[in-house]
Amino acid sequence: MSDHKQNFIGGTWVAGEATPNINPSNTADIIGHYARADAAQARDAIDAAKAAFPAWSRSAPLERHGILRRASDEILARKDELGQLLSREEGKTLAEGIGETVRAAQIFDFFAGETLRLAGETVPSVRPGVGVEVTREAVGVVGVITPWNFPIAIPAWKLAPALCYGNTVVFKPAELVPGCAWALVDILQRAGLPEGVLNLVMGQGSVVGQVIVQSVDVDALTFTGSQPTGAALALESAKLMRKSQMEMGGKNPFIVLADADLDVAVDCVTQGAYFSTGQRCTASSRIIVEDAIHDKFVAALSERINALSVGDALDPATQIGPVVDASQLAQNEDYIQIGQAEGARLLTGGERLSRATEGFFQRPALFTDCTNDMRIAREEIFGPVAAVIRVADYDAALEVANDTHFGLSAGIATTSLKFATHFKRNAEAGMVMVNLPTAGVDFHVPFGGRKASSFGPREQGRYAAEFYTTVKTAYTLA
Ligand code: UN1
Repeated sequence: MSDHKQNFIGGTWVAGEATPNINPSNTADIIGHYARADAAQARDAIDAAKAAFPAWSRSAPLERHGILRRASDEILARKDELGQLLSREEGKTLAEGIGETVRAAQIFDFFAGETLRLAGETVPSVRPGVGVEVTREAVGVVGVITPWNFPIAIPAWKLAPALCYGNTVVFKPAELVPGCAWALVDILQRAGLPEGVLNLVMGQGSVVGQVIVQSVDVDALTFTGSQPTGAALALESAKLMRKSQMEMGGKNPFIVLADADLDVAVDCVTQGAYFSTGQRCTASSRIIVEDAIHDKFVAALSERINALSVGDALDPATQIGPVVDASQLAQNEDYIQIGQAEGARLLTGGERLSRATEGFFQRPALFTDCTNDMRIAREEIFGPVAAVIRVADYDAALEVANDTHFGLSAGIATTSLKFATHFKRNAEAGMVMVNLPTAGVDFHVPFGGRKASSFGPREQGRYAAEFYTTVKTAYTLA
């Protein structure tokens, strides 16, 4: 068989149909071949995870600690190499790729620590002589389905807590980014995971994903991806009475008030809307600007956008890498047309760019004169496209910000304590940012949203225990 990277099932690397992993900055560059798992292999992976669960869920915390610790250390030691692989397969800049890799290491470090901090409560019963213990136990086999836009950090923030609390895993990464997923599983298995605890099944959602989602042996399902897919997976899970956690889209507002520090506001929007090529569920896509600062802000922002260098992700001078693939680029271009047809003004960007190599380069786009009922203000585009909505004052801004069926992240640029405080209390979002971009979050605090953005318990930090464990209440008469 060729040297393609294989799936990992029950402690063994297993061959499958070899599929090329293509660099979006240079489509002639094939990063490697990765095996596509078939439905039978996905079932084998679930069986292996199920068989491994009893022993792993009872393993000593120090064993799990050591494995997660060693994984963290190796990821950190290899951050440049893994960051480069990430940027090469996903297209975010090298700085972003390395930064994301460091974040993955930090997540494993955090959950290594959590293995040693497992605790419960003892509570006196209402009945004399009876004691009550409240403890958390592993849930079972966790199905982990991850997206392409954070190829190492999102797998890390699902795999690390799953393993920390004693669950076993069937992991299906997005088809576009098997490289980081494979590297992560390779690191974890060499760190000492017993066979069957972590199983990697790369491949198609319609084949591998389907088997995971429909299996009665998968006790919990965690997914990050598009809203329609997340909603469908939550329904499938409900049919099986299975625990599920869905992180879906956003249409995140960023308000710029007249009293904002202009440089801070421009910086927040540039980062939030365009860094990582706008391919983040936390991206700022609705920029809600108070009338009194609108023209000055838009002029400063468009100057900043036009100065951004768009190019090969691996070129250190690049600030905005390519769009992930041809179909995402075509979708972004559709939205550029849709916005114009709806009457928004395309102030700058949106066009395809050619570079030395064949890739999916697009100039960051800014629409002005938008209203909040336009499709470009309601639907998640998932690209470097933002829509400016002019409003009269803070009250109008808050109303527009909350007028969306999403509710992931919401930001505001203001120097007013009064407005900042009011916004933190009244923004209908899971995460609120004051004078900070809507995207780019810490790794040790809860991540998640409201409304159509998220379903189920929060991810990250200590809140992750809510999904990855199940509570037991034990009574003793002594
Ligand atoms: C971030 O903005 O730092 O898929 C993280 C996503 C999110 C992660 C965003 N789940 O874009």
